[in-house]
Amino acid sequence: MASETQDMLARIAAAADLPALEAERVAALGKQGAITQLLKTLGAMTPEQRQVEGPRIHALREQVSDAIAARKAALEAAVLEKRLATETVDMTLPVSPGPQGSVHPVSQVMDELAEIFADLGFSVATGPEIEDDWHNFTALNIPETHPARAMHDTFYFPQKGELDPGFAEGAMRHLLRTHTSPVQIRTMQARQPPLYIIAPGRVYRSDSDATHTPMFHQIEGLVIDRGIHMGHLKWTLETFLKAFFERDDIVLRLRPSYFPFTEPSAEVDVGYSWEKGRRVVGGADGWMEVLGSGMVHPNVIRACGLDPDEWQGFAFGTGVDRLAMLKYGMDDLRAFFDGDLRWLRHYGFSAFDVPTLSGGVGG
Ligand code: 2NL
Repeated sequence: MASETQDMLARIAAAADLPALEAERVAALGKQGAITQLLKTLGAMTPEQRQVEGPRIHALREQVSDAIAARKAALEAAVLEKRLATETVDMTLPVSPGPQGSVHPVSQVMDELAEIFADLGFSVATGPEIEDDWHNFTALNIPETHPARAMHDTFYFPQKGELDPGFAEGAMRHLLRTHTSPVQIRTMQARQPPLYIIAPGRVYRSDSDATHTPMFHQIEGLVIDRGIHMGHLKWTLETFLKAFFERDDIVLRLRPSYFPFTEPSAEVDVGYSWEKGRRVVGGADGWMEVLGSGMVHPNVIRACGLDPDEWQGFAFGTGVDRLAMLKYGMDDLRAFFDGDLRWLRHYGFSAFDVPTLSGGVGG
């Protein structure tokens, strides 16, 4: 009996895992278990025998169940220990990898422009990229036969008989807008002056080489108010360019020019100087063209249902891609549209940067 007990206790102590220990428990304390069988023998004993055997068998049961409980605790502790060892957490790692993308220079410049013009009291206007002839050309004083229509290398949608059998009879010819001017036309029709708006967005022209892409970004500005003259135009552009290039030594030169939608029209050059072999905006070693502008043509004001004797205005337009290249020193326009991640990482901006320029216009 003593050696059987020793064996039982040894097997319990050696149980390799919880299922093995459970098998030992059933073998000792289960319905058919060795200790259970022993307890059953008490019934057939004489009171004297039972007085001796009873405490002995109960003590034995106690000893075995204590041994099982001790082994169980040890095995469970080992299991937990192993889990903790494999499930380590490095508390020094960042919570998440953080944002992977960056803001495209065109988006960054558009945000900067919206910010600068907001300081000057301009709001952002938007409109459709698919336009009709009237809003893109006719309302802008560009008649059907005007060479400017050909000049713009317009992408036209197919008309009846050309590719599109479903084209509605008498429908107006649709096109991809060649400039953001139709946005201003629509705004003048929809809202009462005074108007101080900028219209940034995508424009399309069938032109593609080292300095032209068939889609590019333009921003136009429009003011319609009473008593507006060229002095307001020049001050606005000078203030804008100083804020955008973050320099006070910006010099402007207005050259007489021609646009059908403005009269008089002026091309705006900005002075540049050389810094470390690079042309930078500021100073006046030479001139480069940055904007087109002028006083809104009376025919345009009239086409939008306003009286040109009461309302005057100025307008200007420029390429956002070109402004970005000038400000951030990029030399190939095509890189803007390649989607090369290395280029984006090099020139991209953090999504957490605030587009506000150091001082803003008001600061
Ligand atoms: C350029 C020149 C310009 C305008 C755009 C405009 C708009 C309306 C009425 C009159 Cl609704 N003018 N826009 C005026 C002058 C020049 O853009 O070189 N753009 C890239």
